[in-house]
This record gives sequence, C-alpha cells and structure tokens, in this order.
Amino acid sequence: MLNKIKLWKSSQKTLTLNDRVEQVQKLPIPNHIAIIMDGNGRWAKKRALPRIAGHHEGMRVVRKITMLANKLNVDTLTLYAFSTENWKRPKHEVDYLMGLPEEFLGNFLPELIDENVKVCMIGNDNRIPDRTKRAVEKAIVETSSNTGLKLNFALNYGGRAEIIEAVKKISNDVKNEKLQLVDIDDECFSKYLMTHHLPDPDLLIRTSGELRISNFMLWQIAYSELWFTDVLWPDFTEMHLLEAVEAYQRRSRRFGGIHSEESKK
Ligand code: V0D
Repeated sequence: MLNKIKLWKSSQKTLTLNDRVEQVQKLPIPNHIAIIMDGNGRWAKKRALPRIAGHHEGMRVVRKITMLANKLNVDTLTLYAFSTENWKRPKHEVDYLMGLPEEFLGNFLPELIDENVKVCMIGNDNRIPDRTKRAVEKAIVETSSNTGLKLNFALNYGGRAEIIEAVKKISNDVKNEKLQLVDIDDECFSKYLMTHHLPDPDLLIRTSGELRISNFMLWQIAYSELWFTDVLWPDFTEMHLLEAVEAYQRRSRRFGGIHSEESKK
C-alpha cells in the first residue's frame, strides 16, 4: 500500500507537460482566456536588474503561453500589455515598452503565421508611436486570414474609457435615428465595445499577487472565473496556465452545466 502511494505520488510529479495537456483537453476548455501580466518590475528588482529586463523576460513568456493556448484550441487569448495608466512611468521605460511589439513580432511573426495564430489589438492607438503601430498593423494584416487562436493584445487599453466611447457612439446613433432607446440591451451595448468581435472572457488570470481588476475589461468580465496567483509574470510557465485551466474546469463541473448566469438566458 505504502509503495502504491509512493508510486502514485511520483507519477503525479512526473506527469509531463504533454500528459497534463491531454488530461485538460478531456474537459471543456475556456473559450477566451484573458491575462493581466503583472510582476515584471518586481521580478527584475528581486534580481537587482533594471525593470526593462523584467519586461524583456516577460516577452519570452508571452510566446510560450500563446503556443500552449493555441495547442489547447482556446479561441481567444487577450494579454493586457499596456494600460492607459502605464504612461505615468518613466519615459525610458515607456519607450522601451513601445519597442517590444516590434521586437516580439520581428522574432515570432513567422512562427505565429506558421501556427495559424491571428493577431488582434484592442485599445486606443492615438498615443502609440508610429513604428509600434506599423509593426502591429503588419502582423494583423499578415495573420488576418488565420483561423487558429486569436491573440489579442490590449495596448493603451482602459475599461472605463472603452465604456465611455461606447456611450458616445450609442448617443450619436440615437441622435441620428440609427438606433432606438428601446433597443439598447446587453447584446446591443456589447457591439459598441472594442471587443465586439470577441467572446467575453471565461477565465481571467492575474499574476503577481494583486487582487484587483485595474480597469481591465470591466463590462466583459461580468461572469468570468477569476484566478489569481502570486507567481510573477516572468516566472509564469505552461504548468501555471494548465493549473488555472484545471481550476476553471473544476469550478464549471461543480456547477454542472448551468454554471454561469449567462447560460440561463
Ligand atoms: C511588457 C509582459 C509582447 C508585459 C510581456 C507595448 C509587459 C512583455 C507585446 C506585443 C510587452 C504587443 C503587441 C503585439 C505583439 C507583441 C508587448 C507591450 C509590452 C506594450 F502585436 N510583449 N509586450 N507589448 N511586455
């Protein structure tokens, strides 16, 4: 008996990534996973490195997590890469961050194309430097006909600003008699958001121990499962993503099919 327990324990530990992927694929996979990638600066500080070293390391993790999400047949992976608050950081850090999309795509766009990943972006591009916009735009165009994972970067994104923009567009449509007040409901409102083309997140992950939403997808996460971890984003591995998905699967199984308010509709 003791031997059996030992055997079981060791087999649990030695489950390879692929075994665990196979296990996870037997149960429903969240359609849309959104991640607040926090803790890059803290990761660097712990190593007496400049903050930008943490951001750079975080980019490596983006690639790995993207590939796993694609393998799991996730429909959409949204990554909160830059918030409207991040402009308050020192200029050299903002400049460095704005170089990352170009560097990332310079290295990985061929792989994203190969893997059938479709790059998308949400957020306001008014303050994004031209070379950053051009790099992202090129990736969006070159992956536009891909049918695999939608890799959606939230850049200069803020949830309240998004809602205010939607209200303005709706008011304008009402004024111009394109829309009637009685027709404004959840579904109609969603069509005016930047995420109109995406499903709502089923699972929201935030790394680095903060238990806040920080103005991310305020409308869209109404029914999302939330998963917080102390792990810093540069330390986040494929195993951590699987852990979050497994937690999601346990929760939805416990609710036995009628798990979300959403599905009662
Ligand atoms: C820093 C950790 C990839 C979080 C990841 C401009 C913060 C690394 C991108 C990226 C950032 C964005 C768009 C795109 C392709 C890649 C990125 C920013 C920061 C902010 F089309 N990583 N990454 N963008 N970090």
